[in-house]
Amino acid sequence: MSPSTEHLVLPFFDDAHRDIGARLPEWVNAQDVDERDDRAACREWVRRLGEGGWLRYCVPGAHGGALPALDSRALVVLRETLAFHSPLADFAFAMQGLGSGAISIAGSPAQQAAYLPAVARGDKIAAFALSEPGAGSDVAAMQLQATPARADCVAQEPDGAFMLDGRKTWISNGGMADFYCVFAKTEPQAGSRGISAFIVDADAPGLDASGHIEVMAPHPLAELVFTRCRVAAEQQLGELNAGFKLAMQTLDIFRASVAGAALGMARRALAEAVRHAGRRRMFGQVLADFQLTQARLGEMAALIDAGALLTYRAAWMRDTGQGSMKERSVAAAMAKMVATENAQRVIDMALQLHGGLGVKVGSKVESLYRDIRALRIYEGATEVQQLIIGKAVLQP
Ligand code: COS
Repeated sequence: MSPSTEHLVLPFFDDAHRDIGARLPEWVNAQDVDERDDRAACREWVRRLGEGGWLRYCVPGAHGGALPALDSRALVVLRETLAFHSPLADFAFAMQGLGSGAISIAGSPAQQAAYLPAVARGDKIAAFALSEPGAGSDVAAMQLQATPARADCVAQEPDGAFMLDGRKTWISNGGMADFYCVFAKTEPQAGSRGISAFIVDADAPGLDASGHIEVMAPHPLAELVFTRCRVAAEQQLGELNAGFKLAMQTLDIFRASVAGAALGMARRALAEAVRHAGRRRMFGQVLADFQLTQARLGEMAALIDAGALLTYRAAWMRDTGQGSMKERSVAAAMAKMVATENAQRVIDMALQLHGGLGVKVGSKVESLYRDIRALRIYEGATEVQQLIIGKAVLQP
């Protein structure tokens, strides 16, 4: 089953995106990855996506990327297509981008050269470590402490090194990543203006990523515990105390792509529903002959298109610099909120159309029903998107 790429004629897209649309569906359809073990499957997807050249869209051109800069529309098209086929393939792809995004935006030339080409080849697995047990939506409340190593009584320490102490949670690729972009408090009293970012290699002494977290749609997720984990000055990412904005800028790029993933899952659910409705016989006709079914399929298609247009607009605004920074953030928030919420409804409707088969473990709509749920929460829950949009409505 292949997704339609008809929407790529829309003026939001250009030839680079149509080229992805022309090549990716065939490539991904030819992949058959055993996904029973989510960690092994993710490693395998990263390897294949790297070999196929698709991870090159996760980094800028100067560091092995396919396009000059990170391109939101390319990320959306890729995630939509991958998620249609396999939400785990989409996850493996997306995490390479999100996990290295802060390095693409604010890394020093040496950091970019050390990490980004390896991410693009699939040789290094990336992770983004922002959330904490007491700081999910409220990022500025984070507790992970970065203390200057010298102040920590290590007299021989060179200036600029830090010690990390505390924990992160819900970290995708946790335990299997090669490095983490970690956000920590460097000025505990300064709120969002006291957060800095660091690149922490997975083998750093004092980092324990063994606490796996099991979720309803399996994917690699872990808790990270930092105990006097030393990060050298060269591993500081971006300016001191500018980490909050860096995290927000990274999320701004990837929020529209979460919407893209939701679209892929919703389009797959609609395709499954259409196929089932054309085959399932009852009361002397097929399901698709009933007006009730037609109305439901029509509603599903419109819900998908509403999310799609907001998503493509947000990605286009970001890529082409339309509007102010705030307007672009709001557009990304609207896209993420509407596309993920609508996808949940569409998948639920598709499941209902399947009747008992919809809840049978192993059916595609059953797994999509579990896969979609987290997208309404991660990278900014629906309520956070409402907050971002609402604040902007009150203070345009
Ligand atoms: N880009 C650049 N700067 C941004 C920004 C963005 N998208 N959003 C906010 N900022 C800046 C603000 O301009 C403000 O700057 P000043 O200190 O110079 O005034 C600063 O960051 C703080 O902004 P704000 O006051 O809006 O921060 P809040 O603490 O109120 O938090 C929300 C705002 C809730 C929107 C933010 O914490 C958020 O996005 N939370 C969700 C986090 C998330 O997605 N978690 C999932 C992790 S990955 S799975």
